[in-house]
Amino acid sequence: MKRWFAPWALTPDGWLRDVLLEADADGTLTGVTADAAAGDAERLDGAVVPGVPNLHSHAFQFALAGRAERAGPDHGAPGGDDSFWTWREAMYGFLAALDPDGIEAIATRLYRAMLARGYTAVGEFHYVHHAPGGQPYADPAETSRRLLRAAETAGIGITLLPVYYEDGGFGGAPAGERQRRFLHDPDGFARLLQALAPEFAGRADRRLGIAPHSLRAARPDRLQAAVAALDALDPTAPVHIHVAEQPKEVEDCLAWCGRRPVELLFDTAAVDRRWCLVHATHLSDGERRAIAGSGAVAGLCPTTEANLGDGLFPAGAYLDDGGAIGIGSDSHVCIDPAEELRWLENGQRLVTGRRTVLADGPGASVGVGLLQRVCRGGATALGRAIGAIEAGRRADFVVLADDGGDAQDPSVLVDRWIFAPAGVRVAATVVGGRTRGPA
Ligand code: NGQ
Ligand code: ZN
Repeated sequence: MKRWFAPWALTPDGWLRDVLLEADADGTLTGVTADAAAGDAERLDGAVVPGVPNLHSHAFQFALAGRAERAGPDHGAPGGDDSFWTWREAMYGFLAALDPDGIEAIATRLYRAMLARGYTAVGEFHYVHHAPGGQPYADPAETSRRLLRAAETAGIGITLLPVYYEDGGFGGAPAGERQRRFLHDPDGFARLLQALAPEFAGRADRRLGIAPHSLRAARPDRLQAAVAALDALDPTAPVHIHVAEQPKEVEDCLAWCGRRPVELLFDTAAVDRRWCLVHATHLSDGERRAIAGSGAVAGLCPTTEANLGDGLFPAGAYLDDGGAIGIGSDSHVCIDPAEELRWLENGQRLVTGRRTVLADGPGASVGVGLLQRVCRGGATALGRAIGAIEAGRRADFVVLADDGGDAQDPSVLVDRWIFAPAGVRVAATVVGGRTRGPA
C-alpha cells in the first residue's frame, strides 16, 4: 500500500485538486480522491499527469542517434541525395557489430533516459533476433530476453513486439545480406513467441505482442500467420506494423498489387483497436478515414519522421475523423514526450498557417488535449492498463514542477512543458508505484 498527495492531478474527468493517490503493493492504483487531506501520504511537489506510453522504439538505434548527420558521398548529385534509404544503409552497417551485451546495455541507458523525461512504458519493436550473418543464437529468444532485462533494470513497463520479417520488398523479393539478422519463417516465429510467453505470465508490467515489420517484409499470408501465432497465445494482444512511411513504399506497393499500402492492409487483415499503424504518413482521404474508423491507433513519431524526411501525417483531418493516436521515439533522435507533441502540433501549424490546430474545442488547452490523447492511444497500443490516473490502472505518473513558482492553472503548466519548456521540469517519474526517475 502506497499513498501520495498532490496539489493537482490530471484524470479522465479533468483536473482534480488536493488529490490523494493510493496504490496496492503490486503497483496498481486503488484510489484517486479529490479535496482530500494529505495525512501521512508522500507529498508531491507539482502537478501529476499520466506517464506517457512510448509506443514505438527500436532500442539499438539510440547508439546511432545524432551519428548519421554527415552528408554522404553523393550529396548534391542528381538522384544521389541522402534520404531515408541511405540512412537505412548506415543503420544496417551499425548493426553488423552489435551483440546481445550491446543490445542490453544500449537499451538500459535508453530506457533510463525515457524515464527521466516522463515516459513510463515502451513498445519495443524488436527485429534484431539473430547473430550477424543470420545464425540464431543458442537461445533463439536471446535478444528479446535482453530487452526484457533492460526494461526490468531501468524499471520501465514494456510491451515486447517481436518482429516478423521475411522479405526484402513487396511481392516476396528476397531479403538482402544485411537483413539476415531479422528473418523468420512462420514456424520459427511461432516457436519464438512460445518460448517468450512464460516471461509474461502474471506480470502487470509487461505484455507480449507482435510486429509484422511492414508490408514490404511480410506478405499478406505471412502477416496472417504471424497474427494467428499470437492469437494462439493471446487473441487480444497488440499487433504493430510500419506502414506508408515513405512515398517510395506507396509507389512500390501500387506497382506490385495496384493498391496503396493501407488499402492493402485493410483488404487482407482485420484491422481493429488491437492494431497500431506506425507512421501511416502517406494516406489517401479514404485510407485516413478507414484507420480512424477502425479504432486502430496511429503510431506517430514526429521527431524521427522529421529527421528521416518522411513527410507529415494529416493529424488535423484524422482527429476530426475521430482517429486515435499515440507517440513513439522510434530512432531516438529525441527522448522527450513533450518535444514529440510540440513537433506534432507545430508541424500542423506550419502547413495550415493556423494555430491550436489539434485542440479539442474552444477554450481547450492544446497541450492537455494532446497529452490525454496520446496517453489513451498509447495505452491501447501497448495493451496494458496504463495511460490514465484512475483506480484499476497502473500507478504510472509524472510530476511536473514549475521552477518559476507561479503555477495557478495546471493546464498552463502542461502547455508550457510542451510548447515553452524552460522553467518546467519533470520532478519525478513513478512506474508501478515506484519512483524511477529522473536519475
Ligand atoms: C526500422 N525505421 O525498421 O528501423 C525502420 C527502417 C525500414 C523506420 N521506419 C527500416 N523509422 O523501414 O525498412
Ligand atoms: Zn520503426
